[in-house]
Amino acid sequence: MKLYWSSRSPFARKVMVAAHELGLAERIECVPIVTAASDPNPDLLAQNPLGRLPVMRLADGGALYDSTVICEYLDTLAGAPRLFPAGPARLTALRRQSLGDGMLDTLVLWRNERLRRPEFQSAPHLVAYRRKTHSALAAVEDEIGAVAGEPVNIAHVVFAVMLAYLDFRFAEEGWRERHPVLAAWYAEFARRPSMTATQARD
Ligand SMILES: N[C@@H](CCC(=O)N[C@@H](CS)C(=O)NCC(=O)O)C(=O)O
Repeated sequence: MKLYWSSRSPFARKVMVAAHELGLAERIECVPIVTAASDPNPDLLAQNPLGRLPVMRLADGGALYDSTVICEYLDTLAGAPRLFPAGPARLTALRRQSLGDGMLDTLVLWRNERLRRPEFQSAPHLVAYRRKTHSALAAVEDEIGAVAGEPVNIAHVVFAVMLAYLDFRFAEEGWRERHPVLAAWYAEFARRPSMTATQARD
């Protein structure tokens, strides 16, 4: 399997953390590719019409996107479902995945806005992205006690990757002071081999 990937992309990292947790990482070749919301890469558009990372190319030539679909696919290769539990727990895991993914969407938009020349930046958007981030972080902190009591699933993966991305791109936001329970959970999860093997870098 080939994963079109970037060392800076939190969604690509989510797939690789999931792969490590499932013991599948060695079956995946990471193919670096560069893209930007303002400058789509034609090679990536040919794999995913949305022009976004990550994309997984399968041995039969098919392509899977986005990270949610790729993670579900990997879970089917691991024997019994592990990251996406069956039964009533599934909807809870999917909702938590949406919470973490949605936060990442907001953080990526926030970063893109901050990268614009100051005269083109929208102050209301910058304020809104911070408000949404704070509101979603509070929701993640409310959930983390329950998540910590479960076997590792997609919620652990996406929450850890989202917090790592906050550290990577928004270190000055100081989320740990406002969310000490979440910080304690993350300090432990970040030591897992799936996290240490997939650290983001520019
Ligand atoms: N929902 C998608 C989000 C993927 C995404 O936003 N990827 C970013 C990189 S972190 C990207 O490729 N951005 C380029 C663009 O939006 O054109 C997923 O879960 O994979």
